[in-house]
Amino acid sequence: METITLPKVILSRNTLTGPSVNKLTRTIGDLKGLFNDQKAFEEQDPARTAYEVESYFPVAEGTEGGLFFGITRLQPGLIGNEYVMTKGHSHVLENRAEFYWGIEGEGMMLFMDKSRNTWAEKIFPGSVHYINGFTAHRVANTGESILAFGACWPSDAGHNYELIAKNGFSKRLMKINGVPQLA
Ligand code: M6P
Ligand code: ZN
Repeated sequence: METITLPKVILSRNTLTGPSVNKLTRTIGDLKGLFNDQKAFEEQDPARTAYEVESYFPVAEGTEGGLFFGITRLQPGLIGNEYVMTKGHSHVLENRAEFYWGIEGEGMMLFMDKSRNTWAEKIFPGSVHYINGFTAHRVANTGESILAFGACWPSDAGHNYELIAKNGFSKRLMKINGVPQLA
């Protein structure tokens, strides 16, 4: 058995590479129903990329005790007055926590607890965000360039998109008077 090997995945700033990297692209069309301004949404090209996620799943989804690692590159822009954002989710195993961290660009991390209280934290290169269990999370790009961030989460957390799709967050991140505000 080889005792010295190469790593299976390489992180170079905002990109994960290696044979074990899983890639996912979400288009603007995949974000249907999430934005407040329906008319502005329909004027967008649904095939345009909203964000790309590169993930490393070293163990099978659902494995207790393992970790997953991902990099997301979120495009800038507004739909109406609302910043382009990720779908957002909570975890199927609701008590599972997660780390996000800023790599490139600027944005806002949105949190919503079980009582539907919503708050936000600024994301910038080097910012670290701890997402408690029982807390829905999503990211909005408030800058003019790509926002790249990292994530690390338990392999048995799972993604619950239904709650967000149905009820949304209790507040939206809007550009008001030229600056991001929760409204
Ligand atoms: C991060 C992690 C992933 C998540 C991705 C995109 O990389 O939280 O689990 O899938 O962001 O976010 P979403 O699933 O909300 O579209
Ligand atoms: Zn998560």
